[in-house]
Amino acid sequence: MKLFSSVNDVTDVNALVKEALQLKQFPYAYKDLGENKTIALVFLNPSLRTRMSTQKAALNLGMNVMVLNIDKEGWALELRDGAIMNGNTVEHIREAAAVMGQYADIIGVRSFPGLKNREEDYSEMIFNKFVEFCGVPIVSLESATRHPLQSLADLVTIEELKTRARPKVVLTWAPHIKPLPQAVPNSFAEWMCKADVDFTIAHPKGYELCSDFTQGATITHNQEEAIADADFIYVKNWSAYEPYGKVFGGNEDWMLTNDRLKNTNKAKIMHCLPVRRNLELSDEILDGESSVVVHEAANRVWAAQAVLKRMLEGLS
Ligand code: SN0
Repeated sequence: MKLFSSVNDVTDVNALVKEALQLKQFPYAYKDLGENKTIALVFLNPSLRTRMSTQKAALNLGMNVMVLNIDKEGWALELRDGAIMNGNTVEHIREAAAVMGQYADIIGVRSFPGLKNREEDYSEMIFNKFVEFCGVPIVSLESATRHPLQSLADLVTIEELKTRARPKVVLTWAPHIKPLPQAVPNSFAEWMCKADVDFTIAHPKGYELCSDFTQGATITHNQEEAIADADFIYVKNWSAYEPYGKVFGGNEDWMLTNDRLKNTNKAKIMHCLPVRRNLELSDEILDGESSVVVHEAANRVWAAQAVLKRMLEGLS
């Protein structure tokens, strides 16, 4: 595997999930695979789980790890081709990515969307420039439109905790105070649409996701109906796709409470984290029996390790 940026980069999703669960059982089975190989994790935005779980995954495979918080510690990057760099940017992504490719065998990149220009974000301008110029295999640590390591860990979690062969999985919008990317819900939706689950998306009017990611999903504006008989409820806020990056206010009543879970199939509550308590999700849910958010975060290691293992196996 040379690129992990979406579910479309994986030919056998089920096998990858199984591989992750194998690694969970035997974390050090491939501890020599990454000997003398280096991964560089490059962050243009904040991170807790992605940084630590990918680092841990690489260490379990015997790799060396370098982390660069390029937004804070690097030179200000120029992204536009042909720019006259007489302003604040110091280094062009062409040189920066090419140089990183000289130091690392695999590169991970986190690049959030600006949420201003939809075409630019949805063309994955920044992530694709890293792919173009670094010359080594590259893994997305959340790009403008997707968060595939998160979605793989989510599917691993569902596979592990499901109590029936084809579980009902619901992605529900939750309230927030600021516009957030569509990357996590887009990605979760495209992975669920390829998995053996019954998948529903619930959100208030106006928060329709780009339909490229939701083919095969049932979509509704009624949260109560959506979560009836659900086995898993994935909670996440996102801003509108149209008008792009906007939030409309209101909809505070979309925050789940224990009372609302009564009609579910003892639903397990998922969230990618970080979660704002009592805005996106109530204390009673996060501190109660139904929450699996920490378990889900723990599975980030095995998802990342399965992907890095495949990348290492593809290196000459
Ligand atoms: C990011 C997002 O894509 O929604 C990362 C999730 C893994 N989340 C945030 O930016 C949360 C920011 C906040 O202020 O709550």
